Amino acid sequence: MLVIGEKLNSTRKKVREMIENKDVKSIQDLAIKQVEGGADILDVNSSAAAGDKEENMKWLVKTVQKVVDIPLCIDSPNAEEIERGLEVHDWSKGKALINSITGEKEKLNRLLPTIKKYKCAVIALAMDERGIPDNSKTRVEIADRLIKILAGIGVALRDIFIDPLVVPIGTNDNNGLVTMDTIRRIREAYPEVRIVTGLSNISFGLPERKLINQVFMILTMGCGMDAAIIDPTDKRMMAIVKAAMALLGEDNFCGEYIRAYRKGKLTLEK
Ligand code: THG
Repeated sequence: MLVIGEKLNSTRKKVREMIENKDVKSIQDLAIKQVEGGADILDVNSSAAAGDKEENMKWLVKTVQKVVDIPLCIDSPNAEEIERGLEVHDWSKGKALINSITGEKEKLNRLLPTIKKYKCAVIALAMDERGIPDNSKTRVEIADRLIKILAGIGVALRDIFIDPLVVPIGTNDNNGLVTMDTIRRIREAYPEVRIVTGLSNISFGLPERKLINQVFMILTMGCGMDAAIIDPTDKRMMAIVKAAMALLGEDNFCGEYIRAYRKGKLTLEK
């Protein structure tokens, strides 16, 4: 299970202000905290901050990688920003992941040569020009098409991350089920492809969001999800991930679980 730290996202007001003020220390503190919590990759998004968007992304990538030794997930709706992020990413710290492409032709065609050039890993969302399908069948069809396109330009299946998409259960009772069904179907058709979600969308508008997120993590891991964009400083969430991995046969002799216990990381305080 790959944990992608979500906190360096400019849709959060605090982070937007840190980027606008070029507040190096606060950004680096937030990066270090997430790595200490157990993040394997950090998501970075600067798109909502005012100023030169492409310069903001370059600044954010460089500022974060000065203090952490892990790769970044370069998150932007804008292809140019993603390209600037890739240009300055430190490849000695691992393979960059781009977030994201969809079935929409324009961004897809723009980014395919970039993906080929950098040999980066890619998140592909199960949506297209028509928006987010309300059913798993159409999401799986789009994912299938995107996997074939990416594999066709030489991207290894392990570097393809399909996002089945998470829509709040507050807007439709079946939204959790549609995501889980999409995960199961993609996992069955493509054992090697990775499946990632921005999990916390599920709880939007509900009280005790962390509780919903933690339970959804367990359910989606059980369906075959193997990466998630989450808050790695949420101790209970990280303990749940360790326990679920052991229960799903992904932890040799429960080694990681026991190691986490010895480091005091399984305490279930909020
Ligand atoms: N799929 C992919 N990428 C994504 C998402 C996805 N990137 C963005 C998002 N969804 C995942 N990232 C976050 C980042 C922060 C928060 C949630 C998801 C977050 N939200 C609090 C809230 O909305 O209440 C704000 C808390 C705060 O400001 O501190 O923290 O689905 N591929």
